[in-house]
Amino acid sequence: MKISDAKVIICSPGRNFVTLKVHTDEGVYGLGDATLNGMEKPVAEYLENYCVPSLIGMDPRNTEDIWNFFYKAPYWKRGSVAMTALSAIDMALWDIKGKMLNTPLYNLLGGKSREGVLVYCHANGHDTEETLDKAAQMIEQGFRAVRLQSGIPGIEHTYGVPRGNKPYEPAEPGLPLTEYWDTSKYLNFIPSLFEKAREAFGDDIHLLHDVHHRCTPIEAARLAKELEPFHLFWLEDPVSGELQEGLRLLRSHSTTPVAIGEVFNSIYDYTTLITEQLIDYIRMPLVHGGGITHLLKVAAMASVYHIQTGFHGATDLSPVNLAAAVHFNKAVNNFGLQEYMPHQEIVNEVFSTSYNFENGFLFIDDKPGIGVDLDEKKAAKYPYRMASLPVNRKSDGTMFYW
Ligand code: CS2
Ligand code: MG
Repeated sequence: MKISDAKVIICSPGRNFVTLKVHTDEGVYGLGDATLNGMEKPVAEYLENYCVPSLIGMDPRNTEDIWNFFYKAPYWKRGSVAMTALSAIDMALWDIKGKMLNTPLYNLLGGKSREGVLVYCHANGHDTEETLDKAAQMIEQGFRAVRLQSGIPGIEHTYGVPRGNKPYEPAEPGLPLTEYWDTSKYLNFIPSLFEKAREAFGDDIHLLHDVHHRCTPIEAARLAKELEPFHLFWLEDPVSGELQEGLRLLRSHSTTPVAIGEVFNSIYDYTTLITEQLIDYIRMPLVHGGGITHLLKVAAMASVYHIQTGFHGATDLSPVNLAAAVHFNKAVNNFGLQEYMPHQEIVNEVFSTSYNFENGFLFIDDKPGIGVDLDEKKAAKYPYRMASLPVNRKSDGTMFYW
Protein backbone atom coordinates (compact mmCIF):
# COMPACT_ATOMS: atom_id res chain seq x y z
CA MET A 1 0.00 0.00 0.00
CA LYS A 2 1.36 3.42 -0.94
CA ILE A 3 0.53 7.08 -0.47
CA SER A 4 -0.37 8.32 -3.95
CA ASP A 5 -1.11 11.99 -3.27
CA ALA A 6 -1.76 14.49 -0.50
CA LYS A 7 -3.53 17.81 -0.70
CA VAL A 8 -3.79 20.78 1.64
CA ILE A 9 -7.26 22.34 1.84
CA ILE A 10 -7.61 25.79 3.41
CA CYS A 11 -11.13 27.00 4.00
CA SER A 12 -12.88 29.57 6.15
CA PRO A 13 -16.44 28.64 7.13
CA GLY A 14 -16.72 31.30 9.84
CA ARG A 15 -12.99 30.92 10.61
CA ASN A 16 -9.89 29.43 8.97
CA PHE A 17 -9.13 25.72 8.97
CA VAL A 18 -6.27 23.86 7.29
CA THR A 19 -6.85 20.19 6.49
CA LEU A 20 -4.46 17.64 5.01
CA LYS A 21 -6.06 14.95 2.86
CA VAL A 22 -3.79 11.96 2.21
CA HIS A 23 -4.74 9.60 -0.65
CA THR A 24 -3.57 6.01 -1.14
CA ASP A 25 -3.26 3.74 -4.16
CA GLU A 26 -6.05 1.60 -2.65
CA GLY A 27 -8.59 4.42 -2.84
CA VAL A 28 -8.77 5.03 0.91
CA TYR A 29 -7.96 8.54 2.15
CA GLY A 30 -7.33 10.06 5.57
CA LEU A 31 -7.79 13.55 7.03
CA GLY A 32 -5.55 15.44 9.43
CA ASP A 33 -6.05 18.84 11.06
CA ALA A 34 -3.22 21.31 10.30
CA THR A 35 -4.78 24.50 11.71
CA LEU A 36 -2.45 26.82 13.59
CA ASN A 37 -4.45 29.92 14.45
CA GLY A 38 -3.11 33.01 12.63
CA MET A 39 -0.28 30.97 11.05
CA GLU A 40 -2.29 28.86 8.62
CA LYS A 41 -0.25 29.65 5.51
CA PRO A 42 3.24 28.72 6.82
CA VAL A 43 1.95 25.27 7.86
CA ALA A 44 0.26 24.79 4.47
CA GLU A 45 3.43 25.89 2.66
CA TYR A 46 5.64 23.54 4.73
CA LEU A 47 3.29 20.65 4.08
CA GLU A 48 2.83 21.28 0.35
CA ASN A 49 6.40 22.07 -0.59
CA TYR A 50 8.46 20.03 1.86
CA CYS A 51 6.47 17.18 3.39
CA VAL A 52 4.10 15.99 0.68
CA PRO A 53 6.84 15.26 -1.91
CA SER A 54 8.57 12.95 0.63
CA LEU A 55 5.29 11.41 1.73
CA ILE A 56 4.32 10.20 -1.74
CA GLY A 57 5.33 6.55 -2.17
CA MET A 58 5.56 5.81 1.57
CA ASP A 59 3.48 2.98 3.07
CA PRO A 60 0.82 4.78 5.20
CA ARG A 61 0.61 1.88 7.64
CA ASN A 62 4.10 2.70 8.98
CA THR A 63 2.92 5.47 11.30
CA GLU A 64 5.83 5.11 13.72
CA ASP A 65 8.57 5.25 11.09
CA ILE A 66 6.90 8.06 9.14
CA TRP A 67 6.51 10.09 12.35
CA ASN A 68 10.20 9.62 13.10
CA PHE A 69 11.13 10.50 9.51
CA PHE A 70 9.39 13.89 9.65
CA TYR A 71 10.55 14.58 13.21
CA LYS A 72 14.16 13.42 12.96
CA ALA A 73 15.10 14.07 9.34
CA PRO A 74 14.95 17.91 9.45
CA TYR A 75 18.06 19.42 11.01
CA TRP A 76 15.87 22.29 12.37
CA LYS A 77 13.45 20.41 14.53
CA ARG A 78 10.21 21.13 16.32
CA GLY A 79 8.51 24.52 16.56
CA SER A 80 4.78 25.00 16.21
CA VAL A 81 4.70 25.21 12.40
CA ALA A 82 6.64 22.00 11.74
CA MET A 83 4.92 20.10 14.56
CA THR A 84 1.44 21.10 13.34
CA ALA A 85 2.35 19.82 9.88
CA LEU A 86 3.64 16.57 11.40
CA SER A 87 0.47 16.26 13.51
CA ALA A 88 -1.69 16.51 10.39
CA ILE A 89 0.31 13.84 8.59
CA ASP A 90 0.13 11.53 11.60
CA MET A 91 -3.61 12.04 12.14
CA ALA A 92 -4.37 11.37 8.48
CA LEU A 93 -2.34 8.14 8.57
CA TRP A 94 -4.16 6.88 11.68
CA ASP A 95 -7.44 7.73 9.92
CA ILE A 96 -6.33 5.58 6.98
CA LYS A 97 -5.25 2.77 9.33
CA GLY A 98 -8.69 2.71 10.96
CA LYS A 99 -10.46 2.74 7.61
CA MET A 100 -8.24 -0.06 6.24
CA LEU A 101 -8.90 -2.18 9.34
CA ASN A 102 -12.57 -1.14 9.32
CA THR A 103 -12.50 -0.03 12.95
CA PRO A 104 -12.88 3.26 14.84
CA LEU A 105 -9.66 4.95 15.89
CA TYR A 106 -10.17 4.34 19.62
CA ASN A 107 -9.92 0.58 19.01
CA LEU A 108 -6.38 1.05 17.75
CA LEU A 109 -5.42 3.00 20.89
CA GLY A 110 -6.48 0.42 23.45
CA GLY A 111 -10.23 0.20 22.97
CA LYS A 112 -12.75 1.78 25.32
CA SER A 113 -11.72 2.88 28.79
CA ARG A 114 -15.06 4.72 29.01
CA GLU A 115 -18.07 5.39 26.80
CA GLY A 116 -18.29 9.17 26.99
CA VAL A 117 -15.61 11.82 27.35
CA LEU A 118 -16.24 14.47 30.03
CA VAL A 119 -15.98 17.96 28.52
CA TYR A 120 -15.90 21.55 29.72
CA CYS A 121 -17.36 24.55 27.98
CA HIS A 122 -16.75 28.29 28.19
CA ALA A 123 -18.83 30.86 30.03
CA ASN A 124 -17.55 34.28 28.99
CA GLY A 125 -19.18 37.51 30.16
CA HIS A 126 -18.45 41.21 30.31
CA ASP A 127 -18.88 41.19 34.09
CA THR A 128 -19.57 38.77 36.95
CA GLU A 129 -23.31 38.81 36.43
CA GLU A 130 -23.16 38.04 32.72
CA THR A 131 -20.49 35.36 33.25
CA LEU A 132 -22.59 33.61 35.89
CA ASP A 133 -25.69 33.89 33.66
CA LYS A 134 -23.79 32.24 30.82
CA ALA A 135 -22.54 29.53 33.18
CA ALA A 136 -26.11 28.89 34.36
CA GLN A 137 -27.20 28.47 30.71
CA MET A 138 -24.37 26.00 30.11
CA ILE A 139 -25.26 23.99 33.19
CA GLU A 140 -28.88 24.00 31.97
CA GLN A 141 -27.64 22.53 28.66
CA GLY A 142 -26.09 19.66 30.59
CA PHE A 143 -22.46 20.75 31.05
CA ARG A 144 -20.86 19.54 34.29
CA ALA A 145 -17.65 21.51 33.91
CA VAL A 146 -17.50 25.21 33.01
CA ARG A 147 -14.60 27.60 32.44
CA LEU A 148 -15.30 31.12 33.71
CA GLN A 149 -13.68 34.14 32.01
CA SER A 150 -15.00 37.59 32.79
CA GLY A 151 -14.33 41.18 31.83
CA ILE A 152 -12.22 42.81 34.57
CA PRO A 153 -13.38 46.08 36.15
CA GLY A 154 -11.04 48.83 34.91
CA ILE A 155 -9.78 46.89 31.86
CA GLU A 156 -11.43 47.90 28.59
CA HIS A 157 -11.46 44.54 26.86
CA THR A 158 -10.43 41.15 28.19
CA TYR A 159 -9.28 38.31 25.94
CA GLY A 160 -11.76 35.47 25.93
CA VAL A 161 -14.79 37.74 26.19
CA PRO A 162 -16.62 38.36 22.89
CA ARG A 163 -16.82 41.91 21.53
CA GLY A 164 -20.46 43.03 21.41
CA ASN A 165 -22.85 40.11 20.95
CA LYS A 166 -20.78 38.21 18.39
CA PRO A 167 -20.12 34.50 18.98
CA TYR A 168 -16.71 34.23 20.59
CA GLU A 169 -13.81 33.48 18.24
CA PRO A 170 -10.20 33.78 19.42
CA ALA A 171 -9.00 35.47 16.17
CA GLU A 172 -10.37 38.64 14.56
CA PRO A 173 -10.21 39.41 10.81
CA GLY A 174 -7.15 41.38 9.66
CA LEU A 175 -4.05 42.45 11.57
CA PRO A 176 -3.83 41.96 15.37
CA LEU A 177 -5.86 44.27 17.58
CA THR A 178 -4.18 45.59 20.71
CA GLU A 179 -5.61 44.87 24.14
CA TYR A 180 -4.43 46.47 27.38
CA TRP A 181 -3.82 44.53 30.54
CA ASP A 182 -3.44 45.20 34.24
CA THR A 183 -2.42 42.23 36.36
CA SER A 184 -3.18 43.84 39.73
CA LYS A 185 -6.76 44.66 38.68
CA TYR A 186 -7.09 41.07 37.44
CA LEU A 187 -5.72 39.52 40.64
CA ASN A 188 -7.95 41.68 42.83
CA PHE A 189 -11.06 40.63 40.92
CA ILE A 190 -10.86 36.91 40.02
CA PRO A 191 -11.28 35.33 43.50
CA SER A 192 -14.61 37.16 43.97
CA LEU A 193 -15.88 35.74 40.66
CA PHE A 194 -15.28 32.20 41.89
CA GLU A 195 -16.66 32.91 45.33
CA LYS A 196 -19.94 34.03 43.71
CA ALA A 197 -19.90 31.10 41.30
CA ARG A 198 -19.62 28.61 44.17
CA GLU A 199 -22.46 30.37 45.99
CA ALA A 200 -24.61 30.18 42.84
CA PHE A 201 -23.80 26.67 41.63
CA GLY A 202 -22.75 24.71 44.72
CA ASP A 203 -19.92 22.21 44.90
CA ASP A 204 -20.92 19.67 42.26
CA ILE A 205 -20.10 21.70 39.16
CA HIS A 206 -16.47 21.68 38.05
CA LEU A 207 -15.15 25.23 37.65
CA LEU A 208 -12.06 26.16 35.64
CA HIS A 209 -10.16 29.32 34.76
CA ASP A 210 -7.55 30.24 32.14
CA VAL A 211 -4.83 32.78 33.03
CA HIS A 212 -3.42 32.80 29.47
CA HIS A 213 0.17 32.97 30.78
CA ARG A 214 -0.27 36.46 32.23
CA CYS A 215 1.18 36.07 35.71
CA THR A 216 4.70 36.01 37.03
CA PRO A 217 5.42 32.98 39.23
CA ILE A 218 4.73 34.83 42.49
CA GLU A 219 1.52 36.35 41.12
CA ALA A 220 0.41 32.93 39.93
CA ALA A 221 1.16 31.50 43.37
CA ARG A 222 -0.99 34.22 44.98
CA LEU A 223 -3.87 33.56 42.59
CA ALA A 224 -3.75 29.78 43.02
CA LYS A 225 -3.66 30.22 46.81
CA GLU A 226 -6.57 32.67 46.89
CA LEU A 227 -8.65 30.41 44.63
CA GLU A 228 -8.01 27.38 46.82
CA PRO A 229 -11.26 27.66 48.85
CA PHE A 230 -13.30 27.46 45.62
CA HIS A 231 -11.83 24.11 44.56
CA LEU A 232 -11.16 24.69 40.88
CA PHE A 233 -10.94 21.65 38.63
CA TRP A 234 -7.88 23.39 37.21
CA LEU A 235 -6.13 26.71 36.81
CA GLU A 236 -4.80 26.91 33.27
CA ASP A 237 -1.52 28.40 32.01
CA PRO A 238 -0.87 30.41 35.19
CA VAL A 239 2.65 31.33 34.04
CA SER A 240 4.22 31.55 30.61
CA GLY A 241 4.74 28.16 29.03
CA GLU A 242 8.39 29.07 28.51
CA LEU A 243 9.03 29.20 32.22
CA GLN A 244 8.56 25.66 33.43
CA GLU A 245 10.49 26.22 36.65
CA GLY A 246 8.02 28.99 37.55
CA LEU A 247 5.54 26.29 38.46
CA ARG A 248 7.74 25.22 41.39
CA LEU A 249 6.84 28.40 43.25
CA LEU A 250 3.11 27.99 42.62
CA ARG A 251 3.23 24.35 43.69
CA SER A 252 4.91 25.15 46.99
CA HIS A 253 2.09 27.56 47.90
CA SER A 254 -1.12 25.98 46.68
CA THR A 255 -3.11 22.81 46.08
CA THR A 256 -5.10 24.33 43.18
CA PRO A 257 -4.61 21.85 40.29
CA VAL A 258 -2.70 23.16 37.28
CA ALA A 259 -3.15 22.52 33.54
CA ILE A 260 -0.52 23.73 31.11
CA GLY A 261 0.74 23.46 27.57
CA GLU A 262 -1.77 24.39 24.86
CA VAL A 263 1.15 26.19 23.18
CA PHE A 264 3.60 23.30 23.65
CA ASN A 265 4.49 21.02 20.78
CA SER A 266 6.79 18.29 22.09
CA ILE A 267 7.34 15.88 24.94
CA TYR A 268 10.52 17.84 25.73
CA ASP A 269 8.38 20.85 26.71
CA TYR A 270 6.92 18.68 29.44
CA THR A 271 9.78 16.70 30.95
CA THR A 272 10.45 19.02 33.93
CA LEU A 273 6.75 19.58 34.53
CA ILE A 274 5.91 15.90 34.49
CA THR A 275 8.89 14.41 36.31
CA GLU A 276 8.79 17.05 39.08
CA GLN A 277 5.00 16.70 39.27
CA LEU A 278 4.50 20.43 38.82
CA ILE A 279 1.25 20.04 36.88
CA ASP A 280 -1.90 17.90 36.94
CA TYR A 281 -3.15 18.07 33.34
CA ILE A 282 -1.44 18.18 29.95
CA ARG A 283 -3.08 20.63 27.52
CA MET A 284 -1.01 19.99 24.37
CA PRO A 285 -3.54 18.93 21.69
CA LEU A 286 -3.13 16.29 18.99
CA VAL A 287 -3.10 18.99 16.27
CA HIS A 288 -0.08 20.87 17.63
CA GLY A 289 1.73 18.21 19.61
CA GLY A 290 2.81 15.76 16.93
CA GLY A 291 -0.45 13.89 16.49
CA ILE A 292 -1.58 10.60 17.94
CA THR A 293 1.80 8.87 17.74
CA HIS A 294 3.50 11.50 19.90
CA LEU A 295 0.65 12.21 22.33
CA LEU A 296 0.40 8.49 23.12
CA LYS A 297 3.96 8.76 24.43
CA VAL A 298 3.34 12.00 26.33
CA ALA A 299 0.18 10.55 27.90
CA ALA A 300 2.03 7.35 28.84
CA MET A 301 4.83 9.34 30.47
CA ALA A 302 2.30 11.52 32.29
CA SER A 303 0.40 8.46 33.52
CA VAL A 304 3.48 7.23 35.38
CA TYR A 305 3.20 10.42 37.49
CA HIS A 306 -0.61 10.29 37.82
CA ILE A 307 -0.97 13.30 35.53
CA GLN A 308 -4.02 13.31 33.24
CA THR A 309 -4.90 14.58 29.78
CA GLY A 310 -6.85 17.83 29.45
CA PHE A 311 -6.52 18.68 25.78
CA HIS A 312 -6.99 22.12 24.31
CA GLY A 313 -10.16 22.22 22.17
CA ALA A 314 -11.05 25.80 21.26
CA THR A 315 -12.88 26.54 17.99
CA ASP A 316 -9.61 27.24 16.19
CA LEU A 317 -8.91 23.50 16.23
CA SER A 318 -10.94 21.78 13.52
CA PRO A 319 -13.59 19.06 13.89
CA VAL A 320 -10.97 16.56 12.65
CA ASN A 321 -8.83 17.29 15.73
CA LEU A 322 -11.84 17.22 18.05
CA ALA A 323 -13.03 13.84 16.76
CA ALA A 324 -9.50 12.39 17.00
CA ALA A 325 -9.27 13.74 20.57
CA VAL A 326 -12.55 12.07 21.54
CA HIS A 327 -11.21 8.72 20.28
CA PHE A 328 -7.93 9.27 22.11
CA ASN A 329 -9.64 10.29 25.36
CA LYS A 330 -12.04 7.39 25.14
CA ALA A 331 -9.08 5.02 25.01
CA VAL A 332 -6.30 6.22 27.33
CA ASN A 333 -6.52 5.34 31.01
CA ASN A 334 -5.34 8.73 32.27
CA PHE A 335 -7.93 10.87 30.50
CA GLY A 336 -9.03 13.80 32.65
CA LEU A 337 -11.15 16.37 30.81
CA GLN A 338 -11.58 17.62 27.23
CA GLU A 339 -12.21 21.25 26.26
CA TYR A 340 -15.27 21.59 24.04
CA MET A 341 -16.16 24.92 22.52
CA PRO A 342 -18.74 24.00 19.87
CA HIS A 343 -18.01 25.22 16.33
CA GLN A 344 -20.36 27.64 14.60
CA GLU A 345 -23.20 25.98 12.66
CA ILE A 346 -21.65 26.99 9.31
CA VAL A 347 -18.64 24.71 10.03
CA ASN A 348 -20.96 21.71 9.68
CA GLU A 349 -21.60 22.64 6.04
CA VAL A 350 -18.00 21.71 5.28
CA PHE A 351 -17.18 19.06 7.90
CA SER A 352 -19.46 16.13 8.68
CA THR A 353 -18.74 14.72 12.13
CA SER A 354 -19.47 11.65 14.17
CA TYR A 355 -19.49 13.03 17.74
CA ASN A 356 -22.40 14.31 19.75
CA PHE A 357 -22.81 16.04 23.10
CA GLU A 358 -25.09 14.65 25.76
CA ASN A 359 -25.32 15.41 29.45
CA GLY A 360 -21.82 16.78 29.87
CA PHE A 361 -20.07 14.14 27.73
CA LEU A 362 -18.99 13.79 24.10
CA PHE A 363 -19.74 10.46 22.45
CA ILE A 364 -18.39 9.22 19.14
CA ASP A 365 -19.92 6.61 16.85
CA ASP A 366 -18.16 3.58 15.40
CA LYS A 367 -17.38 4.88 11.90
CA PRO A 368 -13.96 3.52 10.86
CA GLY A 369 -10.97 5.80 11.44
CA ILE A 370 -11.51 9.28 12.86
CA GLY A 371 -15.02 9.53 11.42
CA VAL A 372 -14.91 13.06 9.96
CA ASP A 373 -15.30 13.98 6.29
CA LEU A 374 -14.76 17.22 4.43
CA ASP A 375 -16.83 18.39 1.45
CA GLU A 376 -14.25 19.97 -0.87
CA LYS A 377 -16.83 21.76 -3.04
CA LYS A 378 -18.41 23.40 -0.02
CA ALA A 379 -14.96 24.20 1.39
CA ALA A 380 -14.13 26.07 -1.84
CA LYS A 381 -17.10 28.38 -1.19
CA TYR A 382 -15.29 29.72 1.90
CA PRO A 383 -11.82 30.94 0.91
CA TYR A 384 -9.09 31.83 3.42
CA ARG A 385 -9.39 35.23 5.12
CA MET A 386 -6.52 36.62 7.14
CA ALA A 387 -7.30 36.70 10.86
CA SER A 388 -5.09 37.31 13.88
CA LEU A 389 -5.03 36.84 17.61
CA PRO A 390 -4.80 40.14 19.52
CA VAL A 391 -1.56 41.43 21.03
CA ASN A 392 -1.42 42.26 24.70
CA ARG A 393 0.21 45.35 26.20
CA LYS A 394 0.33 46.53 29.80
CA SER A 395 -1.69 49.68 30.49
CA ASP A 396 1.49 51.78 30.13
CA GLY A 397 2.04 50.35 26.63
CA THR A 398 4.70 47.73 27.48
CA MET A 399 4.45 44.70 25.24
CA PHE A 400 3.34 41.79 27.41
CA TYR A 401 2.65 38.08 27.38
CA TRP A 402 -0.70 36.71 26.46
C1 CS2 B 1 -7.73 29.33 25.06
C2 CS2 B 1 -7.86 29.53 23.57
O1 CS2 B 1 -9.17 27.51 24.83
C3 CS2 B 1 -8.28 28.00 25.50
O2 CS2 B 1 -7.84 27.51 26.51
O3 CS2 B 1 -6.49 29.56 25.59
O4 CS2 B 1 -8.89 30.47 23.38
C4 CS2 B 1 -6.61 30.00 22.86
O5 CS2 B 1 -6.25 31.26 23.31
C5 CS2 B 1 -6.82 29.97 21.38
O6 CS2 B 1 -7.08 28.67 21.00
C6 CS2 B 1 -5.62 30.52 20.64
O7 CS2 B 1 -5.70 30.24 19.29
MG1 MG C 1 -6.06 28.24 27.19
